[in-house]
Amino acid sequence: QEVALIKVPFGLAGARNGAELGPDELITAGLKREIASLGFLLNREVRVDCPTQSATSLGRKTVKYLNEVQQVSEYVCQEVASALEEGAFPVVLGGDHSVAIGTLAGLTAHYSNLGVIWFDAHADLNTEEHSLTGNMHGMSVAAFLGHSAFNLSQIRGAGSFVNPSNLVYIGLRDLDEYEKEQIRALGIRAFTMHDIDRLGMQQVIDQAMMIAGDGTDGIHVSFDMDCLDPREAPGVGTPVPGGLSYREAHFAMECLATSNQVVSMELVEVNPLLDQNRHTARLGVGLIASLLGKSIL
Ligand code: DIR
Ligand code: MN
Ligand code: MN
Ligand code: MN
Repeated sequence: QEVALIKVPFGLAGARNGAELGPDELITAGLKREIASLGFLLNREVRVDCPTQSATSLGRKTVKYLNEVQQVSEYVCQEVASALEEGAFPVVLGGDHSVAIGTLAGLTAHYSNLGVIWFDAHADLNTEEHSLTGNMHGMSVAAFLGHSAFNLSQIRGAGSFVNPSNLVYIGLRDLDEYEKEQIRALGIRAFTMHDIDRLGMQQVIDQAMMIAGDGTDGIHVSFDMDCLDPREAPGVGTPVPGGLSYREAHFAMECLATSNQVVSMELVEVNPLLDQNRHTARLGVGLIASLLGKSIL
């Protein structure tokens, strides 16, 4: 099996500067060594050309960097689609979570019925009208469900929207009012931190795989590092207390690996400027390795 590494150094759609440094930080933290030691061949390693203008003081309630997000989404879409055409497993490295729009565009071009497991403290379900920040990393899910004005249909090469009944959240704990309403209205399955406390990660991940795998061609894992507790992953743009533990996150990845249902993954929001001793990047590398099949024994 081959892996395609798609680095997306784009941070303009996040809350803080620094996520654009995430892909290089993950490579420095040993990602390629881990991938090779698991027996995977590197099909390709591409670096998507991303605009890097530092954040300007655009007012609230204005969608920030829409054109930049659209351009990056088209590049990422092409790279993901061509990796899939060659039979490689795409590993997309963000960047802020807006890079998921391009990833989903490329994936839906190849899989007409995709399941998605979205690990995040946040639901990323905002639209242009409802966002309180204007940051597009908080709108990526709305874009691939087709619920925001900017959505997959505006990205050249994208496939059709993801069915909300095949989307599952894990780790939620910081939602805007509109996002809560949307989760209810669309009937999206959400395993909040409360549910993880109550059910345990084993139940949660088993149910998540059932829902995302039900009648789909495969499962995409989108992993926002802020799903983890900030004590484990301090280097993220929007830390929220009360997140996943080190073992809960690894256990989820290990279960996903043994399911053989996962067709791609992305890991986003590693912010080296806010990190300590490359801690968050090294944790990210470990989690990717677990998803690719690294086991303890
Ligand atoms: C907030 C925060 N809901 C927003 N979202 C974040 O800006 O829309 N997503 N931090 O990762
Ligand atoms: Mn996110
Ligand atoms: Mn984010
Ligand atoms: Mn988040």
